[in-house]
Amino acid sequence: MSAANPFRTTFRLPSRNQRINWFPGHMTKGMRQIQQKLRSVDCIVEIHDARIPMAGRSSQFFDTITGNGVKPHILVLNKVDLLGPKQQRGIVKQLRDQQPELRNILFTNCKDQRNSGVLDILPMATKLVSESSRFNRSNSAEHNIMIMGVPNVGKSSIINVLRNVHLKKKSAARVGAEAGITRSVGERIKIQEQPLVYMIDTPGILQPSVTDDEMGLKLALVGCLPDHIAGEDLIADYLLYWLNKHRRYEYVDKLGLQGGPNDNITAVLADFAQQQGMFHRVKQYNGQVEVMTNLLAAARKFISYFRTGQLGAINLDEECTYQS
Ligand SMILES: Nc1nc2c(ncn2[C@@H]2O[C@H](COP(=O)(O)OP(=O)(O)OP(=O)(O)O)[C@@H](O)[C@H]2O)c(=O)[nH]1
Ligand SMILES: [Mg+2]
Repeated sequence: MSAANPFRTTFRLPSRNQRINWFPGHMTKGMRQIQQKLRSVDCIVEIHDARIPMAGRSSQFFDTITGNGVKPHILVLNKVDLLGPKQQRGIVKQLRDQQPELRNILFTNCKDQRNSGVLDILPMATKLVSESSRFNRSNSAEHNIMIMGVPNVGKSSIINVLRNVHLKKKSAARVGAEAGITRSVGERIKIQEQPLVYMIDTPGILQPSVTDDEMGLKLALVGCLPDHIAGEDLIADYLLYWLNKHRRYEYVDKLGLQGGPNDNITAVLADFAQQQGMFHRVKQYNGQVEVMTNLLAAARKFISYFRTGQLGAINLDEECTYQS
């Protein structure tokens, strides 16, 4: 604690042995399938969540899957509707300071394509492919673009948007609000006729072992892993810690807290649950049923406010320097 900011300055997991990791079997399979398809790929579009431009991205891990960066590469930071325009320039600088070779960066919003970079993806990819040495594919007129990234960042959504815009055809890739909707590398999907462009959707893949606790919690907070892996109570506590540490007190009004900012998650959730009338019946050891505030329901709603941008535009990595 400090006099200037009376709240926590570091976040610790409740148990020393706990790790926020998620690497189910379909990710191992997905990695293998990606590597098998790489020979027929002309450009790789890496999609990530704009609210965590650093967390969950490892250029070393990415290169292991994609064969050391020989293919043209675009980094797309999606869900920019939840980040806002002001922070974009700072993020580009932050990314390039960490990874100087990163040249092609776009910010996109699948929910409203008009004012975002979604429509720049194909022209940028086409240009990069035409300028690249295509090795075994130099005689092929068609372009294959592989979409990759961590789970739930909008990979399949971007394919659907581009197919709809360029071909006026309906969605071809399954989309969903939970992590792990796409579970294997599918057949290529046609996106454009002239030049002929296909996209290959892939399952979201995380690093097999995330050793940085805060990185794991940020991935959990934006929904890159199922909530039960970290647990909603822990995710909500991390969110509260982050907001207080960065003096982002919009949550106080949003949750209707009477006593102002507070760093105690149980007190915050209890107050919020009271305001919202979230109660449940709990059977006690003596058989009596007691009506109590429903802290889990309150935690879920608090997290959902963050995920839908109702706590303001937030870059969770604003002061981060992960080793890539
Ligand atoms: N707010 C917002 N939500 C988005 C955007 N793009 C996609 N989504 C939502 O994010 C969720 C995940 O989208 P998907 O396209 O299934 O993500 P994915 O990366 O293919 O996910 P996996 O297949 O599970 O790895 C869905 O609920 C989408 O509606 C965006 O630009 N803004
Ligand atoms: Mg998908």
